[in-house]
Amino acid sequence: MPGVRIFSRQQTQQLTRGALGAVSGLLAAGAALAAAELAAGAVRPQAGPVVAVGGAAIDRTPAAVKDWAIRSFGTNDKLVLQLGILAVLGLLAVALGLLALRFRRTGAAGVLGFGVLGAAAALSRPDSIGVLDALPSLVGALAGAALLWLLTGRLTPVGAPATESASDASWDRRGFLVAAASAAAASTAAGALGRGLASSAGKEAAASRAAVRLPLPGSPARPVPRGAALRVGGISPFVTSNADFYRVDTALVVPKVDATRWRLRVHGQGVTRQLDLGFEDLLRRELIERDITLTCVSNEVGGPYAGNARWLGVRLADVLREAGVRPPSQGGPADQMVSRSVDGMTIGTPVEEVMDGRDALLALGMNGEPLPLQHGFPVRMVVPGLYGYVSACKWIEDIELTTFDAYDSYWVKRKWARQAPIKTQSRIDTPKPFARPKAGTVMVAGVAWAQHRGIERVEVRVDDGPWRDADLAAQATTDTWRQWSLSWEATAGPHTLTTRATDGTGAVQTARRARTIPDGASGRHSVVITVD
Ligand SMILES: Nc1nc2c(c(=O)[nH]1)N[C@H]1C(S)=C(S)[C@@H](COP(=O)(O)O)O[C@H]1N2
Ligand SMILES: [Mo]
Repeated sequence: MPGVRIFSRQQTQQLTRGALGAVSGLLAAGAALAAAELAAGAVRPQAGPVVAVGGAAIDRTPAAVKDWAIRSFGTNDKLVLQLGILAVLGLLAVALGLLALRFRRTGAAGVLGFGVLGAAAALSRPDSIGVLDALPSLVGALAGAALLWLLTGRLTPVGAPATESASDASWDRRGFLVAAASAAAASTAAGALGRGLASSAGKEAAASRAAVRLPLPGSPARPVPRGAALRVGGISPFVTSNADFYRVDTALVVPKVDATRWRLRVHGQGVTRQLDLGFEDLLRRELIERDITLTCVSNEVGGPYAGNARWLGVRLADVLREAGVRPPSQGGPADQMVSRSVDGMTIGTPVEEVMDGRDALLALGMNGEPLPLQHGFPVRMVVPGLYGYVSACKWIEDIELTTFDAYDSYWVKRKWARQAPIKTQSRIDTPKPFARPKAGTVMVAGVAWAQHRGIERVEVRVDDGPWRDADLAAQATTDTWRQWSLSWEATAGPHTLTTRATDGTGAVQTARRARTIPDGASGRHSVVITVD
């Protein structure tokens, strides 16, 4: 249809110019990110702008939103956040590119402005080491601003400001293409180089992990009794493999700690002898090995954030005692120990519980391996009976004895409870929601946990029928979850299966529904199915 013209020649020119302006903005943003990534790779990977802005956003996310993100995106929450940041950045880049077509200086200044924001975000992170953290964002912003200035300069008609009559040929088409292509190539190279540098920093951590030879425990775990693991399809295995173990933390980049350089300081109120321990010091102590089920406070009723592993480590209470610490019940002045990780997380744990005889650990092994990097290599805490956010500090490097009155840890500042013992829960693993089993014998099975109190009984109810006792697998220890199953003669039609547990103190799991905030979800897990 040669005769049909949707746009006039002039409109086409304006559209092209607009599109090229947008492209300039995107290229400038790409150059900024790449230069920042390179600078971050050279100095500090966690100070890269996307990670810094993402981290700062996590720090400022209200508890309800954080919980929603974990619920909706699960372990992909961090990926979703970073993609979101990149999408917003892309839109802003297009806007700045268009702006720069008319106001070149303002557009370039806008890029610098975002650099300052990135730098501020990096400086605000709890693990910031100061001015160095501002560098990547500032370097990136300079590169981005310079490129935007240069590219939009090529798009501006030579000589005079843009006029309606400016002809196609009046801007430097060739100059623009050459500059744009070189910038794209340089950005790709810089970005790749930055990533390479960052990952070589991670290699030392991985190498030090590969070199770890875990000694045999002086105090091995009690053998898991025969009968602790039921043979029922679809039930959570008694031991959760490291690969399947849930991960919940605020770290956009997994901290890479070289075990040979790792130190742990113990200090604060009531400490008569400050400790400064290295990884080898821990390996030389008596190691104990224990099966302990870890649970996240953000786990919904029936949710996936619980896992059971065999941990190897030193008794935390012994370390504290060596430092002169006494629990409050023996007159010690500190009722809270604040553990701090290399990435600035702070976790406040009651000293009384840590020293009451339970197997609170500084763990360095998980299911027969050194801790995986994402689970806290080289050393983390594990305290039976307390939710992870008040006990399970990964990548730990500092323990400070203080009081709950004097200091609020990371999540407590964000309105979560100071004290958070794990609530008794029972979860139906099989059948799955909306399953359609055949009428006849159906195995209903799952796991129940009430760490450090133990599970005494699990019951299942079909619709509004009577509670029926499930068969319990053997209890390994009171610190682990316990499998259960019930063989049910299923009749055709829709059914609701509900479960409840009774813990070792005789307390029955409450039916009262509570949200995860502030101290853990409660209520009973139900699954709706249709029997064919
Ligand atoms: N350094 C650090 N340690 C941390 C966290 C964190 O964000 N940073 N999250 C805690 C929370 S909320 C939980 S539930 C456990 C989860 O441990 P996992 O990821 O090994 O399962 O780690 C705890 N330790
Ligand atoms: Mo958690």
